[in-house]
Amino acid sequence: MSNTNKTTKDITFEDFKTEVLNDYTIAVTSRECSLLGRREVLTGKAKFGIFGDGKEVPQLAMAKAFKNGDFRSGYYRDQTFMMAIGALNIQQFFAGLYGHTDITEEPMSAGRQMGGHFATHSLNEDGSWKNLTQQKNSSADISPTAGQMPRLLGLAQASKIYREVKGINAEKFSVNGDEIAWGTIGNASTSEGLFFETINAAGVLQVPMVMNVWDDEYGISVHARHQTTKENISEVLKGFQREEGTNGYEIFRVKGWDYPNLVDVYQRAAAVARKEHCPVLIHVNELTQPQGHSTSGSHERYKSKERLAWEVEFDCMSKMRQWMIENNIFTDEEAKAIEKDIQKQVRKGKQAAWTAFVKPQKEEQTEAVEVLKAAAVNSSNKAFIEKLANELEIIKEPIRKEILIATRKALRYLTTESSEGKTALINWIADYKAKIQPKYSANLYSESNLRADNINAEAPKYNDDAEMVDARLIMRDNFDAIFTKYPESLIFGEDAGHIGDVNQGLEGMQEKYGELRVSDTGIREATILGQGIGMAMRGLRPIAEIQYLDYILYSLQIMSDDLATLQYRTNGKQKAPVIIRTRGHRLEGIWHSGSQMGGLIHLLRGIHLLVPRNMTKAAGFYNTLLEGDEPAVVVECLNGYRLKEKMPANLGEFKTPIGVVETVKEGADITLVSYGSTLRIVEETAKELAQVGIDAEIIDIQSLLPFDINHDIVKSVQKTNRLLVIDEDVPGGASAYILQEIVEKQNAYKFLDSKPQTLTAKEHRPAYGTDGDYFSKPSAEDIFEKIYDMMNESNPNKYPSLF
Ligand SMILES: Cc1ncc(C[n+]2csc(CCOP(=O)(O)OP(=O)(O)O)c2C)c(N)n1
Ligand SMILES: [Mg+2]
Repeated sequence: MSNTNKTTKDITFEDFKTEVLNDYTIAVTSRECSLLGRREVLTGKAKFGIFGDGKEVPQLAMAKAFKNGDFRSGYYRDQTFMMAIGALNIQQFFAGLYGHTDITEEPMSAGRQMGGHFATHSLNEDGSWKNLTQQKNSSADISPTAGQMPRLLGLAQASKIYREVKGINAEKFSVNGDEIAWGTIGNASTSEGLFFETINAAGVLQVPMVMNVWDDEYGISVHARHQTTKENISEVLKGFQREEGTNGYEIFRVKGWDYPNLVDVYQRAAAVARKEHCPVLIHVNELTQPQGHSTSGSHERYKSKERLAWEVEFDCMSKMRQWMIENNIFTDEEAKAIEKDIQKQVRKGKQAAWTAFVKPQKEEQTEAVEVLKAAAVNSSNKAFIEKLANELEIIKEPIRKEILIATRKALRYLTTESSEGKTALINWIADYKAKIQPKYSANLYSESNLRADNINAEAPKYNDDAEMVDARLIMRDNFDAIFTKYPESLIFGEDAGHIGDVNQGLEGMQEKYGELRVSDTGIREATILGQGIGMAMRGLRPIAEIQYLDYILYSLQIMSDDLATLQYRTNGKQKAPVIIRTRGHRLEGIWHSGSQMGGLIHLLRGIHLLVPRNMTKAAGFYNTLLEGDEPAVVVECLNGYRLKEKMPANLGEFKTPIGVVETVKEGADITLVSYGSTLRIVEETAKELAQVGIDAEIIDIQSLLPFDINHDIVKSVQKTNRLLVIDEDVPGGASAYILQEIVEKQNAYKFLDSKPQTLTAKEHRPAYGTDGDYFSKPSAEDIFEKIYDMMNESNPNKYPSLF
C-alpha cells in the first residue's frame, strides 16, 4: 500500500480516479486503524494509544510529494503518511500498539516506543548504511513536543552540503542534494522554543525543509488562544516570507479537508524546496480530532458542543468522500463497499498482529510450566511450586513478567534442596533472561564493528626535531588533516568559521575548506546540535561545536532525548555519529568554568563522554571517533590551548582509545583518579606529596562514558589500598559515579585499607576571579591536605597531623 505520485498534467480521468481511490483506501485504512486501536486500549490489550485520525488527508498530499531519498522528521499523528509511503501496514500498526519486541513484526522500534512513533530503517543488520536514496526515510520520532525540530534542520542541510561540497561520496545518501526534509508538528507544539529556533535557522541557512503544521486548534485541552499569538502561526510568521532579494520562506496556508487544494499546494511546495533549496512553511488548518487527543482522556470535557459539531462536519475524511462523490469518482454505495471491505481487512490485520504478539510468550509459558513442574516433583515444597505452575498455566495470554515472576518465586522454595529439576529451573531462568533482556536493553550504544571501543589506539609519533608548540596548533593541524582525509566531515558553531573558533583551533580552516565545511552559526545551541544529528543521519560526519561547556545546557535536552536514545529507540536501525566539540573548566566565573559532568553522565547514556587532559589526547579522540560510528561529546580543557605540547608527525592518524584509562604516574601509597583540567593540578600536587614521602599513583580517566572498560583502576587500588577521586563537579556529581564504578563495579572495596573518598568543588557554581576559583574548586592545597590526611590516618607516626 503506497501512493507514489503519478500526478502530472496529462493523466486521463481514469488514471486520476485510480489515484484518488487509492488515496481514499489508504486514508480509510488509517482511520479504521485509529478507531479499532482505541478499542484495543480500552479493552486492555494495549497500554496507550495516540492516533492520526482527523489528519489523514494532508498526509496523503505530503506523501505524494515525498520522493525516495527524502526524510521525514515528524510526530505521532503521521500514521497515514507512513502508510502512504509504504512504510507501515495494518499488522505493523497493531504490533506497535501491543509493543511487539520483534523488529520484523514491529519495524518502528521493536516495541520500545509507544505506538504512533515512527521510523524507517537506515541501517543493515551489521550497522552499515542502506542506500537511503532508494527508499523513503523517516527519522525516528520522539515524544517531547517539538523535539523533532532541531534534527529536521540537519536533515535538510545535508542536501545543501551534498549539492554544493565537491568530493563527497554521496552514493548512498543523495542525488545532487535534491532531497527534501519534511517536518511535521502540531499547532500547539509550535509554542516551543525549538520550533522558532529551527524556523529562524532554516531561513538563514536556506535549506530544503518543508515545515508542516497540523493545526487542530488544540494542544490536548489547551486552545490556540493560549498557545499562539493571533491564534495563527502562519500569520505571525509572515515576516519570514521571502521577497525579491531577501532570503526567507515560501509560506502556504491550506485547509486540511480540501484534498485537491492540498495536493496542489504540496506539489508547489516540493518544487520550490527541491529546486531552490528554499524552506517552506505549510500551515494546514481546520483539522480535527475525531477521538480526542489520546486514549487517556475525552475531548468532550473541554470542547464546546458547537466545536464538536463542527469537527464532525469538517472531518477531512468525510469532506474528501463528499468531494469524490461530487466529482464522480465513486457513488455512495461504492464508497460503502470500499469502506466495508477495509473494515474487514483492518480487523484481520489486527487479529494477525495479536496472534503474532502472543505466540512467543505462549511458547515460553509452556516451557516455564514444564520446568516448574519438573522442579516440583521431588521437592518438599511441591505443593507451593505446583501452585505457581498452575497459576501460570491458566493465564490465557501471558506476558513475560508473569512468566518470570512464577519461575523466580519458585526458586525461593528450593533454597535448601538440590535436584536435577532445580538445576534445570535455574538454567532456564538464566537462559530466558539472557534471551529476553536484550529485547529491552540492546543497542543503547553501537553494536557494529565500528563501535568506538572497537577502534584500536595508535600512539602519536614524533620526529626527532618535533617542536614544542602552543597546543591549539596541534588541534588546528589535526583538524586540517581530518578535513583532508574525510571530505564528508564538517564543523560549525559560534565563531567556528571566520575567526577559526574562540581559541583559534580552526585558524585558517575556513579559507582552506570553504564556508560550508567550516562555518559560523547563530547563537542557538539546540539547533547547532540538531544540524549535527540530522546531517549525521544522512551519512555526513558533522562536528557540532558548542562554544563553552556551560552552554551545553541549551542543547542538553535534545542531546539527551534525541541523540542519546536514537540507536536504542530504533533497536539499532538508525544512527547519528555526530561529534560534539566543546571546551570547558577553568576560565572565570559562574558561566565560564562550570563542570556539569555529573549531569551529562546521567543524561547522556548512549553517547560517549570524553574528557582529554590535553590537546594531543583530544585530537586523538577526534581521529578515533571519525573511524567509528558513534556519537560523542569531547570536552577540551579551556586553559590548555596556550600550553606547550610536542607536535606529532602522524596528524589525523594517531588515536586515543575510548574507555581506556591511562596511568600518568606510578606510585605505591594511594591511587588518585581524576581527569581533564583537574588532572594537571593533581600532577603538580603529586610532586609536593613526594617531598613529604607520599608516593601517589595518578590515573587519568580520559573517558567517563564508557568508563575504564579494562578495569585498570582496581588493579592500582589492589596495589595502593587507598583511593581518592578528585573532580571539579559538585559534591555527589561525577565523583559519585566514578566511585560507584570503582568501588562497586570493579569491587575495589575488597582492597581498601582506608575509606574511599572524593574531593570535589563546592556546591555552588564557581565564583569569578582567581580567588573565586581557589575558594570554589579543589586547589593544590586542598588535594595535598586531603591526601596527607588519609595517610596520617593510616600511619600517624610517619605522617604527623598537619593541624
Ligand atoms: C515537551 C513536552 N511537553 C508536554 C508534552 C505532553 N503533550 C503531548 S502531546 C501535547 C499536545 C500537543 O499538541 P499539538 O502540538 O497541537 O499536537 P496535536 O496532538 O494536537 O496534534 C502535549 C502537551 C510532551 N509530549 N512534551
Ligand atoms: Mg493540535
